[in-house]
Amino acid sequence: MTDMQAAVKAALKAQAVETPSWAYGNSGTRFKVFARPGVPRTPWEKLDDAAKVHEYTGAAPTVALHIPWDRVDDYAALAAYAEERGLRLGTINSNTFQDDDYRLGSVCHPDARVRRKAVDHLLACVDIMEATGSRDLKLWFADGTNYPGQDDVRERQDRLSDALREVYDRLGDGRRMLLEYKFFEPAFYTTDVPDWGTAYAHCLKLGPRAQVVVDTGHHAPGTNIEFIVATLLREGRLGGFDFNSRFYADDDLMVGAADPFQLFRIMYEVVRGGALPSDVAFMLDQCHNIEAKIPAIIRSVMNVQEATAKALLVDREALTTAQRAGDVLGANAVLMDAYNTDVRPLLAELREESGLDPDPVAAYHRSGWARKTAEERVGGEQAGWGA
Ligand code: LRH
Ligand code: MN
Ligand code: MN
Repeated sequence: MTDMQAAVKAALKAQAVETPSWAYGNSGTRFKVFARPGVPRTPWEKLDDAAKVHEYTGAAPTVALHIPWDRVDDYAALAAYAEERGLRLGTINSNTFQDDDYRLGSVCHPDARVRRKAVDHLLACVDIMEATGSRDLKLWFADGTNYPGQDDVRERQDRLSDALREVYDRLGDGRRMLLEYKFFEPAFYTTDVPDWGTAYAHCLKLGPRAQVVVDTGHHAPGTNIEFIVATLLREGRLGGFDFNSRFYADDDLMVGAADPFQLFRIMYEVVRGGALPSDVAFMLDQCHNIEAKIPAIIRSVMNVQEATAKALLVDREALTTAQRAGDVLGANAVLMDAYNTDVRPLLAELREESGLDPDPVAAYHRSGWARKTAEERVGGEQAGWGA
């Protein structure tokens, strides 16, 4: 094994991908949710499924919760349950978008009563973090307006700023606030946190523990996401990723499915930025509407690993030499050589060295978990996107 291969393997072994609790439940479009047999009915059962993903990949040790979708009476008990299954509870995601009160927004709403309600929810999430031992609070706001003149867009920024300040000041020691942006949807005219610049400006004012989250599905088509990643890393403000892929808008498809080359370019900037390993959270934010959920999540984790392996294989020395010499084609060829490397044998070898099956999807299918859960999880209501 060359030094390079050993270094690549060590970096890959250390990489962890956080899976989202909501990806294990049923989801769909606004037209139809297709129920699948065996889908979890509770946050506890979601953790049982997440444990399978970790068992076969060895790379998905934490699970993000969404509150109140994953509401339980005792979060410390949920954390203990996760630990018994070799998992930890990860990022706490707030939800200020599924209540009638939020028709005109949450923390940016024109009515102070609604803003108070939204901030109280965020503070409740801060308390949950203490019970679960979660490091990160992830905030995404559906706030915005649909029509010119509907509200004062500048004043909405002031309201947002006040809310973020109150929550930031309540974070426990070592906790972080991750602010996620999205260019449109559900609002169609203005969105209150539409882009990385707005998120970054708020984070900068708040302090070093406020960081930006890049959801790969939250940009206008053609946006150069890897440039945003490079910039945020350079500024020390990249908190993490919500990985998924898209063909049109916020499609929430499996990461690496629509554009594996983009994922590679992003991961190259992560490697180049010295962020592997680092505090950057590598999370999935996906919904599996028509495909089986657990194998899709396993596949997603593998796609992140493949893109990372290729990024790690870039011959940085040769690249720098070509870049400094102004060798446009040579530099591009160095990057493409790494991208075009088949890293599947390397990853299979790595898994075997870690005592895992080299083919996690096949191993999962052989396990009989899908049949077992379809038989056992009867009665009650399946968890869905939003419950
Ligand atoms: C918003 C978003 C955000 C939510 C999740 C369910 O589109 O990406 O991260 O919490 O979807
Ligand atoms: Mn997201
Ligand atoms: Mn999204």
